[in-house]
Amino acid sequence: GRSGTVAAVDLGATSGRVVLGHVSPGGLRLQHVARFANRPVAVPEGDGAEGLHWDVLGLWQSIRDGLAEAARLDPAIASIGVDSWAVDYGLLRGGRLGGLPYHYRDERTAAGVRAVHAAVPADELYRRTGLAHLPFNTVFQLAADRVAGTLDHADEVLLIPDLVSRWLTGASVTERTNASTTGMLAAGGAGWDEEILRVVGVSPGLLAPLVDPGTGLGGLLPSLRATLGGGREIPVTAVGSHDTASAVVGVPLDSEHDAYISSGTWSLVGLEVEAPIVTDAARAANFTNEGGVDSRVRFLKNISGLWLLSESMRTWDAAASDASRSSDLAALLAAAAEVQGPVAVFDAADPRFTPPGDMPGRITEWCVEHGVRPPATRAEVVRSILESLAAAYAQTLDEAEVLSGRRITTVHVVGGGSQNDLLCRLTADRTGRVVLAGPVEATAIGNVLVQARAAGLVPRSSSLEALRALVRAAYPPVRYMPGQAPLG
Ligand code: LFR
Repeated sequence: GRSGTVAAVDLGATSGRVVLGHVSPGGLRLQHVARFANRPVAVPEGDGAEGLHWDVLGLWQSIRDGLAEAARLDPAIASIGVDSWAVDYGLLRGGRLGGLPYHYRDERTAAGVRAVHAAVPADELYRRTGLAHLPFNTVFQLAADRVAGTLDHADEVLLIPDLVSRWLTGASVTERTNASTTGMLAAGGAGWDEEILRVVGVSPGLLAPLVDPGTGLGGLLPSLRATLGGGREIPVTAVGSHDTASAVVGVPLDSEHDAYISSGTWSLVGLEVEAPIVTDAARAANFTNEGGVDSRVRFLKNISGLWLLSESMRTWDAAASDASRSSDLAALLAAAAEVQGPVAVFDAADPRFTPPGDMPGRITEWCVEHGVRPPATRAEVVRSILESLAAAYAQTLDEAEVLSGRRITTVHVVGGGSQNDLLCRLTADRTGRVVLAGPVEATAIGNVLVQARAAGLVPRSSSLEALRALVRAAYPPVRYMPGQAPLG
């Protein structure tokens, strides 16, 4: 490999970022260029209902600004790659976006679930696609669009990162790792499941060709070159465009006894395996098989994550006057670490916690229903959330051991939650396993490394293990041993 720089666009559910990745034979270094909020917008939609939508235009503007700044900082960028959260999409007609893409937390999908399950039962969907049932999987959203009539006008469906890549290059593709979250791709990722497409009423022609991470998508459109490219036709490269696929590339996994938690809005808890595990037991435990980079399989469970905390803080802030905002996360976490005695451990997977709203109120409601003393102070609420997440991780890792037949001794925590010292300590204690925390920007790192390999900045023959060795060297993890630091 030689030295060079690539740009990663990484869109999370609450914020997006543009990052430069400097890659050389000696190492890997990230340079933060832009960070912007991603605030969903509720819009009235007939019948007095509201739709929850992504502000894709705001995101596009921020991406443009971020890439323009990146090209100013480093005029020799070798490639650009885009990842985002999964399952959501834009409907296009004649190359124009035909409506506001829905947020996966919008509650319109029940009709879609009913329509799909009437034709293909849940257990058969699982056997065919390997995907756990989440009510917002693309297949159910599209079925709901079909019922509502909005799909009739579309001649193209593009997942969010593919939509951004299309706006950058004019080329339409469906990147395979993210396609694996749709519920329409056959388990193993070889191709679409045509029968499921027929049931949903999605003609295969609506879907752009599947491509693997590392595929070149073409250069920036001429209209963008002057502002975004510093005059150059910078190539855009498909990465693991599902953010969790990129995050797993950025996890310094060291053996088959290592599990990971990609800890952000969600906690994605699981293993990298060679082939899908689609047993009845795996389905009953709600484990999913998502497509990874280099045809690996992400065998994992979606557990709620820091969403519970960020929504709680949003609730408290909305109630407060400007002068008494609670949004000092560090102070809240410090207070939570000081809480004495046991707090409620609630079921973080309860569907009541999925839509936006009053999380502290819903936690109280759950506790009352289950005869548990609800947390009384904000510090107790925070502690209760983190204890409940750690308890869910412990259960999930135990299940993963049984389902995969592997012994799990080490848990890597990457993403924003890797910087949450209290959560990492509780995770080590409750799981009884060594926690290795970091890197915080695993997703951007995975995005950068797949581009770097495609561009030949690291040898094109590099395995994921070789890429992870670069991560481990550049970002030595922080170690937490179970039972070491007494709490409370
Ligand atoms: C994480 C993530 C999860 C996916 C959820 C919804 O950001 O991509 O992997 O299940 O968001 O898209």
